[in-house]
Order: sequence, then structure tokens, then C-alpha cells
Amino acid sequence: MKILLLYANSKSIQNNAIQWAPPYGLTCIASVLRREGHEVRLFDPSFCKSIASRVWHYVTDYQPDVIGVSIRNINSDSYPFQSFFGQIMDIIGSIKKAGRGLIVLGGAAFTLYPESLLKAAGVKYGIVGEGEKTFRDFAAHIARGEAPPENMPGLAISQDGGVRVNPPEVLAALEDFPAPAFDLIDYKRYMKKNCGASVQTKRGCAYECAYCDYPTFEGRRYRLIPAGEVVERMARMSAAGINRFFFVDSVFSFPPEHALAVCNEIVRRGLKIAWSAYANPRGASRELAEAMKRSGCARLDVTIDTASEKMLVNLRKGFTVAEIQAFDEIARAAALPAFYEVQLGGPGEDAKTLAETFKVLDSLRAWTGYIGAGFRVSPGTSLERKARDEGMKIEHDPRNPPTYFSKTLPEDFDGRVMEFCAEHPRWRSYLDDKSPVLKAIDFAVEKLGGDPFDYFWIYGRYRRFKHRLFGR
Ligand code: B12
Ligand code: SF4
Repeated sequence: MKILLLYANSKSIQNNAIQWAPPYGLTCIASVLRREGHEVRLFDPSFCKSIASRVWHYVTDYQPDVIGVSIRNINSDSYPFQSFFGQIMDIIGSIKKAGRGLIVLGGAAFTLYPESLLKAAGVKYGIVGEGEKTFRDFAAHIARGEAPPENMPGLAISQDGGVRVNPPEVLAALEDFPAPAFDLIDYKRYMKKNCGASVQTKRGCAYECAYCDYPTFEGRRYRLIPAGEVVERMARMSAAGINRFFFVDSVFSFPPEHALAVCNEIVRRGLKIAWSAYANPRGASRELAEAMKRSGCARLDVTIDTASEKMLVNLRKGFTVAEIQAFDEIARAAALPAFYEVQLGGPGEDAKTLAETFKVLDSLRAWTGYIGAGFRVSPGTSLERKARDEGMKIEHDPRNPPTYFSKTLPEDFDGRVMEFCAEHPRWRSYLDDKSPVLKAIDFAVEKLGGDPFDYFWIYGRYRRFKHRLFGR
């Protein structure tokens, strides 16, 4: 059977995000479908200017039997909020216009909002959660000319004016599935956009941060891919000229033994690569930090969210201020480029907790850091329950998802963030995102092939100068 896998991510979505992201999830599904004997093509319109007509032409030319559409992100997920809903609906509209192939929606954003997306797109089928097994079984039914069984785990189906969504099945062992089909992505082009090729060492996160929906996609149990297999995949990609990677694990550094095994294997195999990943201060050790550095860590996104003891408890982060400080010491000694991500405004945030956080941030030796504000309220999180208890009206509409801000935030909240950043040129915040000066610097750095965060200090010094001259 001919299957087209289409990434619903436009150039404008890519450009408006913090970084570019390739259709990695589709390559995981593609290798399974290929193994089943299907003819598979992947269309990634991320680099196209007029997407609607390109999509129409692609579908019309290829004449697929089934079209799997990957809806990875539907909104910016952070404040100031941006919705990608309209652009994604346009892409689906173009597929429908071509009038060929049974459409199936999937992907992380689809998993969060299956009802509203199926309804808005006017599509019958979708698949929530991990796609490898469910899409394989779905395709087998269609190839035999049968409708998929209505109770298939993970299937979302429009029926009787509503949408039925079956709970997904979490894959038991990741090793049972073949390596992602990396040949289907033009990773060299992504590297020019400062984006690393996606690679995964496990799925799952055992933490229970109050706002986080990652366990919705991957579950809470760690399912590890053996370090040897992870690095073998990287070695094959490296041999094909791909030397920059992003570990897309929810948290790469946990469990620490697995991260250490992966780093040591990269060093043992002598791969000359650079990589980035999300990390957690918990479980940090000198041994792991040094192994990370030796294996090519170019940036470690450490999602601390806050540096106030009270807020760490309220956000259920599972680590303490002392652990953040210990991590910072270790990272500094190993010369690891730590990028701290902070998110202010959670439950109980007030003038005192802000001051506590800024005081600790001031002492960290971050390579650079980002301060965001507000928390998107995701379905099924403990933040959702808290927000409802506080009387917030929650409707999970991807066009306008609810955002939580503590009611006890000081009136000049933005001003306090601005004051801190003005005196800390390494720190960027949501207030800088729209600055034309910063945009110009980022654009120039990217054109020269550099990482904009490496050069953020230029803008940071300009901002300090401006602040000292003109104040807020
Ligand atoms: C790593 C990551 C990043 C990295 C990616 C780096 C890289 N080189 O790949 C970076 C930091 C760049 C990033 C950026 C952003 N991200 Co991000 N990211 C993730 C993360 C943690 C993992 C993504 C991943 O690769 N997973 C592994 C693969 C295998 O899973 P997958 O893609 O979901 O695919 C599986 C299923 O979804 C399904 N599937 C996928 N497609 C299809 C299609 C069909 C037809 C079917 C049936 C199934 C199916 O099967 C796949 C295999 O099991 C997820 C959260 C998470 N834990 O999933 C957020 C996540 C995807 N990101 C999210 C967001 C919002 C963003 C940004 C918009 C943030 C911003 N403000 O800029 C940008 C957008 C980037 C872009 N240009 O498009 C959201 C999306 C939800 C939403 N609100 O719309 C998520 C879910 C996190 C969240 N907060 O909930 N991200
Ligand atoms: S924020 Fe990070 S550590 Fe916390 S639950 Fe989500 S993925 Fe896990």
C-alpha cells in the first residue's frame, strides 16, 4: 500500500519557534511501515514557501492510499501565546482538496486535543499517543479493505456527531521497533538552521511536575534504548555527514546511569559530534558532567523553572535549591554550557518568591538562560486541578489554551523581570522576544552559521546600556 507521511509544520511555524524541529516522530513510524512492506514517502514542507500548493501537488502526484499527518505543535505553549491552528488547518485543507488518500491525524499536539482537531479538520480518523504499533495495525486493516476496529487502542474516530478516543497503548519495549528512518529527513538542511538531528535514548519521565504533559505522550515508566543501540544509530547518521544531534528525551540526564552509558559509548566509538539535550539538576555528578563534555555536549537545557524553595515544592519539581546550586558547581567545573530555563508565575508566586529566585539566579554561572512567564494548563495535570480549585474556567481549546498566572504576582511583575535582566546580560526573557534589535542579531548569527544563544550577550549589553540610559 502507498502511504504518505506528511509533517504539518510550515516554514513560518518553524521560524516562530525557539528552534527548528524535524519530523522525527514520522521517521519512527516510517521504519515500522517499511518493515511491513508498505511503500512509504515522507513530505516535510518546513522549507517550502507556498505550502498549500506544494502539498496539493505532492498528494496529486503520489496518489497515496493513506496519508498520515503529524501535528507536532499547535501552539507556542508559552507566553506571549501564538496559535498555529489556522496554518495547520490550511495544510489539511490542501490534502483534502487533492481528494486522494484516507487521512489519519497523529502527533503530540493531536494527542493533547484529538476531539477539537478531528472536528475542525473534518477528518474521520486519528491516533493518539505513540504511533508505531497503532498505525501499523491501522494500515494493515486498510490494506485488507477493512475498517479498523472501533475499540483499537489509541484510535480516535469521529462518529455520531462526536469523537470517540480510545486510551492509547504504551509500547512495552522500544527495542522491538526498528531504528527511525533518518534517510527520510534532510537533516543537513536542518543543521543549517542550527537544529540538531533528533535521537532518543528512552521514553518516559517519572517526575510529576505540576504543569507537565510529557507523561501523557510517553508515560511515567522509563523505557530505555540500550546505549550501544543509541550510539550505533548516531554512528550511522554521523557516517552520512550528520554531526549535530538533539536528544529528544523528556530529560536526557535521568536516570543518570543511562545518560552516562550513552556518553561513554559516544567517547568509546570516537564520534566527533556535538549534541544538546534537556537535563535536570537531580542526579548530577562530576563523572556524568565530564562524560557529557567529552562526548560533545554543546548545550544543556536545564529546566529548573524557579530557584525559590517554596515554588520548587508548589511546582512539584522534585529537587531543591541546594541541588540546583550543586549542579551549577559541577557544570562550571566541567565547563558544560548550561542553559537554565525558568518559568515564573506558578501557583503561589509572589514578590518574595521572585526575589528568592532572582537572588539564586544571580549566583549561578549559567552560560545563558531564559525566563518565561505563565503556565499553559494542560489536560490531566495537577495544575489543571489547582486552577479549577482557584475558580479558573478551563476549556481545552488549542486556539486559546488557558494560561495560569498566580493571583499573588506583584503588579510590576514585568518590571521586576526587566530589572533583573537589565543587570544580567546573559539572561533573556519573554520581554525580549519581540525586540527588532535581538531579531536582527539572531538573524545575522544564523546566517553566519552560529548559535544565537552564543551571541546573546551582545544584545544583553545593548539592553543594559539602554536601561541605564533611559530606565524602564
Ligand atoms: C525535544 C522537543 C523539542 C526540541 C526538538 C529538537 C529536535 N531536534 O527534535 C525543541 C527544543 C527544538 C522543541 C521546540 C518546540 N517545541 Co517541543 N518538544 C520536544 C519533546 C520533549 C520531544 C519531541 C520528540 O521528538 N519526541 C519523540 C518522538 C518519537 O515523539 P513524537 O514526535 O511525539 O512522535 C510520536 C507520536 O506523537 C506519534 N506521531 C507523531 N506523528 C504522527 C503522525 C501520525 C499520522 C500518527 C498516527 C502518529 C504520529 O508517533 C510518534 C512515535 O511514537 C516534546 C514533548 C514530548 N515529551 O513528547 C515537546 C513538544 C512536542 N514541543 C512542544 C512545543 C510547543 C514546542 C515549540 C512550539 C516551543 C516554542 N514555543 O517554540 C517548539 C516548536 C519547534 C518547531 N520548530 O516546530 C509541545 C507541542 C504541543 C503544543 N502545545 O502544541 C510538546 C508536546 C511539549 C509540550 N509542552 O506539551 N521541542
Ligand atoms: S517538566 Fe521535565 S522532569 Fe518534570 S515531569 Fe515534565 S518532563 Fe518530567
